[in-house]
Amino acid sequence: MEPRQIIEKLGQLAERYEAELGQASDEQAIRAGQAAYLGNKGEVTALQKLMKDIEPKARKDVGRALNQTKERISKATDKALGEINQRRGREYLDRHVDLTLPGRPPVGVGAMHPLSIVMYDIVDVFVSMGFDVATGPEIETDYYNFAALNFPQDHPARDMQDTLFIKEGETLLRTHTSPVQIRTMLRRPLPIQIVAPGAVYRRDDDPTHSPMFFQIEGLLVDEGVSFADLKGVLEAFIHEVFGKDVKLRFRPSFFPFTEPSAEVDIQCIACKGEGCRLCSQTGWLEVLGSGMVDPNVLQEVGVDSERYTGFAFGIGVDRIAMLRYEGISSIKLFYENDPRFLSSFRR
Ligand code: 2U9
Repeated sequence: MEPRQIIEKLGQLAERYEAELGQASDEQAIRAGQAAYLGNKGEVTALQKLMKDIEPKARKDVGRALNQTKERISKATDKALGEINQRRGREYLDRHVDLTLPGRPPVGVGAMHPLSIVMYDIVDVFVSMGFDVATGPEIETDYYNFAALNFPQDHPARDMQDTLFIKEGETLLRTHTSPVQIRTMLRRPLPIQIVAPGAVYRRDDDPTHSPMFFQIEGLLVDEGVSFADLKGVLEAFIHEVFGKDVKLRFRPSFFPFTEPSAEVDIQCIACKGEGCRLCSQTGWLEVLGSGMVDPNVLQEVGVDSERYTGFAFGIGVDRIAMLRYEGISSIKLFYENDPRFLSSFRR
């Protein structure tokens, strides 16, 4: 074959290869096509083998044409393989990835603790009725926790069995948030209208009691405050938390720091008063304790109990949380902080 013919033929081969590539549908077909041109028995290789018989003068031109042809074929092959790869990627996405699905939630974002949710909600209700929020130390003295609150010296709550003492008879972990109200009355002018939320401690540890738990207590002291005010405020609170239709009752009770005292029950939210397991067949659920502040307590902090009267109440936060989130088997779940439990609550 003449050098000119070889060069011409090489050009045709490159063109034909490029045209054929358009038909190749997968990588295997492309590789086979490439081998048919550049492989040991390929058509370009066959022409290359003629090089040794070409007159030296023309060898350079044929050599250049050979290289150009091989380069064209390689470039066209790479381009075709790249396109197939891209198509395969798109097909994979179409088959395995649903881009319309919502994204995964970001990892590690915390949620509010269920007891905090309930605590804030309760505090909000009282704040909306004009109560201030007051706080105080969790380590207290016997005076603020017991003596100032009209607990007799031999009251069972003062027993080592019930109270976590730091130094017996002197310092202790507060058993209620009432010392906050005592401290507030000693510090602030009247009238006083506060809620005191916080952690309290008792020597208790069983499925229904945790040694640390949360309370919200309230205190309102002014001239002319009566039991009717107590009823009005607590009724408004219960209707806000449990719904406008829920029935409630005030049941006589006793606390050293209030006289008269009353516990407040709501009609069972599970059976509507019929009697069920939740309400131990009584039809009623105890939700809080309350009463008119004992005149002894007012006198102790220098408030004239002839002129001023007040009411107080105490709410166990986990009790309200158990009623709000039905189906919680043990109060312990609130304190174990298992993320699987905690993440099931949203404010
Ligand atoms: C002052 C005067 C009076 C606070 C009160 C209760 C009734 C009460 C319990 C509810 C469930 C504690 O968490 S619980 O176990 N509390 O029943 N607390 S009246 O009375 C006060 C507080 C401070 C100066």
